[in-house]
Amino acid sequence: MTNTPFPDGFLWGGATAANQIEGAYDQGGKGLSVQDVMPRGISGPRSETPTPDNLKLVGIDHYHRYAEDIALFAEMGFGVYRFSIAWSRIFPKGDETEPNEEGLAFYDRVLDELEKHGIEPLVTISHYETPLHLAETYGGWTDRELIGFYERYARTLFERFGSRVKYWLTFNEINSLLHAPFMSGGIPIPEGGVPEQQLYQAMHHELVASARATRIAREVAPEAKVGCMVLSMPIYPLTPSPDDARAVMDADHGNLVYGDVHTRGAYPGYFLRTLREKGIELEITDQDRDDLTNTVDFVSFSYYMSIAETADPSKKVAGEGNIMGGVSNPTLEASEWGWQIDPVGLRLVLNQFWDRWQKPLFIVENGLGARDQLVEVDGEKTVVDDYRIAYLNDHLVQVGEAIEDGVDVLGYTSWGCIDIVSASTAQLSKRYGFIYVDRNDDGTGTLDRYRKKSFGWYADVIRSNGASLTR
Ligand code: BGP
Repeated sequence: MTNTPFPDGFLWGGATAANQIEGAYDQGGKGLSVQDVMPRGISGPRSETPTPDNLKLVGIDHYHRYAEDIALFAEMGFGVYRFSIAWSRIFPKGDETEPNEEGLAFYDRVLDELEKHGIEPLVTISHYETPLHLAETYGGWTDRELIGFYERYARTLFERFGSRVKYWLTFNEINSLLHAPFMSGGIPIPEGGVPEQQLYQAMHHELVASARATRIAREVAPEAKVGCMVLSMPIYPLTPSPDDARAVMDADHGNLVYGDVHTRGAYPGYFLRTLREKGIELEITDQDRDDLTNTVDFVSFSYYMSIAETADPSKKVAGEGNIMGGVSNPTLEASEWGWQIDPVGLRLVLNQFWDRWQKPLFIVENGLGARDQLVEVDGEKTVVDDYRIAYLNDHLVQVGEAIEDGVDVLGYTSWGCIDIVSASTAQLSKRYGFIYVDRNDDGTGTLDRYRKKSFGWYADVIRSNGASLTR
């Protein structure tokens, strides 16, 4: 197609995560993960053991329906499918020396289906799925031992799947650790909160583990491309005052440091200043410093919203969507869950990341969570999700603008290409998919799948390589 900015070979697809899609939380030899005791996502307390109100225990039963789901992705024309491997399917407790063969065999079957349909796998090694045993016995990533456990897990995956999987992501949204210690770092949160010293040490351990996995991939699966994965969020000053602009710089630095370390191989000076000013002494060995120099092949990220930031304490009022800090932007509309909708922000973040790191970029999450209404049209059950089509169209138009700006974008995997359990609230009613799944927040439903209006729309976008987008 000539009338499109998207290059030939641009990878169009969708994304999910094991804990939000698979279900079968205790089948196939799988051990518990932190997600199995988070019935309300990050919006509520953990439970001591899995509880029946935790929708993730069944998810959308993808563990048994993966072939049907992948066939639907193929029907849309996916060139790539991002999914995560559940760490506790491979190492049920996390500190074993031998992997669980049943877990490995499940992902062999998933890869078989993807290969059958010519869909490129893009695998997230750890997507908020730390084995619960590691959280409860070691304190999650606060313990340096986790580096070795993760290294063994990553090596197992590269040895088993390295010839079949070209694209790998080390940690999902690695920069969410300080904001969601239990979900992101498997760190149990005591009454008074996790001491900052421990949080930053956990961040260091994850960065070292990510870099070691990158080095192992180069040894074991030389064809593999390893990317980091960060949560992106353009931050605008609430007013043009220099104080607000500086508040934006400080907040931006808090997020950009992860990509800086993954692409430059060392901690930047502004981060060392942050540690000094907080009185935090990280335990960093010479081996750690050497490990960190194993930089990534590409940078991937999620994009949903932008936020505003201010230095004025009287205006520091977080909106519903400000789960990673900041304040609401009075110029933007929000989704039903308060996430502020800003397509131009995606162009800004693509330019910022490209200008800063000069690494190929991959958008591995973008989508609109909304309450969908199942209706019948011409005798077929469907959802007329024009709002989702508008959201995705406008964001993809901005991806095209960024490509015209000279940004090297490898691909785009829309988040929640099929309805799955949400991470922040653990609801199914917060739907993202091109495919409706008949399951409700109270656990009822047939689990049947239905194509939404956006299913055909996205198939056209893929078929036309973006030429069908409305600019
Ligand atoms: C990101 C996670 C995804 C996904 C997405 C949507 O933070 O990487 O796992 O859940 O957010 O968020 P939610 O599911 O809370 O609507």
